[in-house]
Order: sequence, then structure tokens, then C-alpha cells
Amino acid sequence: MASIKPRTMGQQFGRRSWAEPWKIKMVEPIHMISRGEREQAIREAGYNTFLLSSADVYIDLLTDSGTSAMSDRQWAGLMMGDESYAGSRNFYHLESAIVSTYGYPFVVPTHQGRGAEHLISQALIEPGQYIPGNMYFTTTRLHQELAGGIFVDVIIDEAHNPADPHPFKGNVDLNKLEALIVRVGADNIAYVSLAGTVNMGGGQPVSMANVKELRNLCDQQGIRIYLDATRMVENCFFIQEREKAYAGVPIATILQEFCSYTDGAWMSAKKDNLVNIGGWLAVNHQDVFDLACNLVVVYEGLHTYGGMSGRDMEALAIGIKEAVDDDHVRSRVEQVRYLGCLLTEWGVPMVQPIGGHAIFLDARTFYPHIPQEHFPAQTLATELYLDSGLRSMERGNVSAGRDPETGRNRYPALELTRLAIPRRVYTQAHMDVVAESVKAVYDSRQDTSGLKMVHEPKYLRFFQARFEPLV
Ligand code: P61
Repeated sequence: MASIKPRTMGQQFGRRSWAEPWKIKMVEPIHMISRGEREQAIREAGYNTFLLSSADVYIDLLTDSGTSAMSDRQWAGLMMGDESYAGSRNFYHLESAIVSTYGYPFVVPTHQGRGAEHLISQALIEPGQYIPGNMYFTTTRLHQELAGGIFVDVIIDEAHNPADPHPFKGNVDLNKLEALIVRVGADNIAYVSLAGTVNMGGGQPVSMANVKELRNLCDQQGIRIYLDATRMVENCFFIQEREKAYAGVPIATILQEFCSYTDGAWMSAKKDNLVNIGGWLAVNHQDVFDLACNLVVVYEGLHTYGGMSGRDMEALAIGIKEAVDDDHVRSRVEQVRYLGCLLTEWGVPMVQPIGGHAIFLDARTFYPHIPQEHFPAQTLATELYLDSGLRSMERGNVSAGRDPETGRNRYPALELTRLAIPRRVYTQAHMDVVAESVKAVYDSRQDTSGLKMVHEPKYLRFFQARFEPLV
């Protein structure tokens, strides 16, 4: 024992330690089932982590969506639900939280993010129009395509290279956008679809400088910008950290400024906003609001609940305020970074820089002997589960799906396995267990072969596809 020199986290990073700005008052037991049981569970799930039962999972990093721990304030808010069909007081609390935090005056509630994506796509896209965006997101692009639109990727090239250290890999390449405008004409562009941070790219941020330039270009061309604000708070942390003028500026102030360069936003409140279910659309223009507000009653529910119960809206209104607390955002992003730094130190290939909500393992480099048509990222998710009951998610060729025009598989440059960290849920010890499991799988990578797909659903196939081992 005498030779062991324990060191705190702060000491390892050459600074004073800090801790999460909360303490735990309720716990949910978790348990690791045996290796044999895990083999059976993943086989029965068709080697797709979405099809596992959560009772068979030990540490669940499938997603940071709807998996946050709510605060005692939010739980108390649930008891104050006004379940009136129309005009619930919780809606007005929610509306005022969104207006004061994000700055858009008109608010439409939805049951979750894709409900809002549906409304904005139906309201703004004419068949045949183009929607440039900083990398696709599965549900966002599908709703754009179902509305007759054509998504065009205008993110900077660096975003498609996992190893590139660019600090703002979510940035829009304005030359690509200008070239699209020249090619198709500004009138044929429905709007720019801007996400902060960029989920499929590794949780990478957009800089304030980039959104300002984008605003200028779009103003010259008469094009509107709509923001996927799902993880915008985390994006603001990176602005605070990496853009000199914003050092020390509160996250809440940075968020307001960023949103002011856009015309509206849609939100999966299940992420940044710290609730288990919910979403919203908020816009600056009355005409867009009128359209969305009419569509919401067709697809979601009345415009003062949009698919949420009164108590959900109360928890969300409180979550929005908690989400912009600087200490909260720092501990959230730094927990992700802690896991990422351990793996980086051990040489595990992953998207760099480490993003805001997840570690994205680079499955191509991890398994250079498994070609993309044998699903290296899906394979890696399977292996992690077998090793320790750790659940992750494929973000590569299965997620990218097929081109709707040609029906051919899209083979994205990024073939990633995502370890998404729920907010306020796991401790540093859980991160250590996760890191060691990834290392164990990395150390035995030579012994692994790929998968073949045996069932392929038409829409968003990654959720329900089934696989079998090649050997
Ligand atoms: C996720 F495998 N994300 O990351 P909804 N925009 C953005 C999201 O990240 C997002 C939505 C809109 C999820 C859940 C999920 O391919 C998948 O509230 C940037 O989920 O409807 C959701 O918001 C949609 C997992 C969604 C996926 C699609 O885990």
C-alpha cells in the first residue's frame, strides 16, 4: 500500500478539484447480469442495442435523451400540474421560460423534438426546395425529406475527419452555402438548418463568429436560419471556453446572443432542458407561428399543451432555467471530457476534440479489418455490451440509411459508436468502469469480426434493424 500515491482528479489535471453542483437523494439500483446472460440478451435483440431490455443493461449510455435526473424542484413542479385541456397555467410558465431564456417571442409546445421538426418542415418546405445544414441528423433530415425537401450538407470538411482537432467542427462552410445558392437560387432554399452542437459529428460546436457570418450572408440573400437548439447550452460552454471575447460571459448571455442571429428554433427538451419527455418550437415571425400553431392541433394536441401533460410542462419550465446554470453545464461537459481523456491517453481512436454530450469511438480505425458493409460501429456496440453490459449506439452506416432517390446505402465518412452520458445520472466511478470496458474491447479488437443485416425497416432503420454475426 505504501507505494500507492492516490491523486485527486484536480491534482491529475494540475488544478483544484471541483464537484457536481448537487447531491443525490434518491437512487435507482442497477445490476450487471452474467456474461452468458448478456450473450443471450444481445442475440435475442438481433445485435441491436435499441432492442435490448433495460433490465439487461448495466451502464446505459445509449442516449442522453430523456435520461436526465430531474431536480427536487422539478419533481415538486410535477405536483403542480394543471391538467386543463386548454390554457393550462403550466403552459404559460413554459412559454415565459422559453421567451426569457432563448429570446424567441412565439412558442408552440410539442411532445418531443421530432414533433417540432415535423411542424417546421411542413410549415416551411415546398416540395423540391433545398435545406442546407451543418451535417444531417436522422429525424431532422427525414422530416425534411417527407416534406419534399432535399437536405444538403454544408458543414466544414474538418467535421468529417474524426482526428481533426478544429475547435468548432460544427461550423457552416460559407463557401459551400454560397455555391449552393448560386447553383439553385436563394428562392429554392427553404431555410438554413443549423444545429448546435452537431450530434452526428461528435457533439461538435458552432462558433459565435460563424453564426454571425452566416447571418450576414443569409440577410444578403433573404434566407432564414432555424436552429436545432437541442444541445445549444453545451454549444455555449465551448464558445465560453474557446472564443476569447466570451471568456467569463455567463452561458445564459451567450445563449441569448447566439439565438438572436437565428429566426427560430426547435428543441428536443429531453436533452439540454433536463426532462424525460417534451419539446418545443419557438419563432420570431408571426406568419410562421400561425402556420405551426395550426398544424400542432392536427399532429400533437392543442397549442397550449402540444402532447405534453401540464406537469410535464412545469418540469420543463424549471429545467430550462436549471440548464443554463454555469456550474451545471461545466460539470456536465467536463464529465464527458473526463471519460474522453482517459480513452485518449490509452490510444483508443475517437472523434477529437471531445464533444459535449458523448464520446464517439471511431469504429473504422478501431476495427480496420472490418469493412463498412459489415458494420464496424454496430459490431463495436455489441462487443461493449458483451464485455460489461455497457449500452452504446451505432452512428455510422446503419444510421445513415439509404438515399431516397437511388435507394442505395449511404456510406458516411464517420463510422462511429456513441457513448452518450445522461445528465446528472452517473458518477466518476461509473465513468472509470466504462473506460476500462472500452479498453478491454480495444485490447481484444483483432479477434472481432463483423455483422450482416437480416432485417431492415423502411424508416430510421437503426432503431429496429436486426443483425447476425458473420461467423
Ligand atoms: C439521441 F438514434 N436525439 O441523440 P426527439 N435533434 C437532435 C437530436 O439529437 C434529437 C432530435 C432532434 C436522440 C434520440 C434519437 O437517430 C436517432 O426528442 C440534435 O428524440 O424526437 C434526438 O428529438 C429528435 C436517437 C433520435 C437516435 C434519433 O439519442
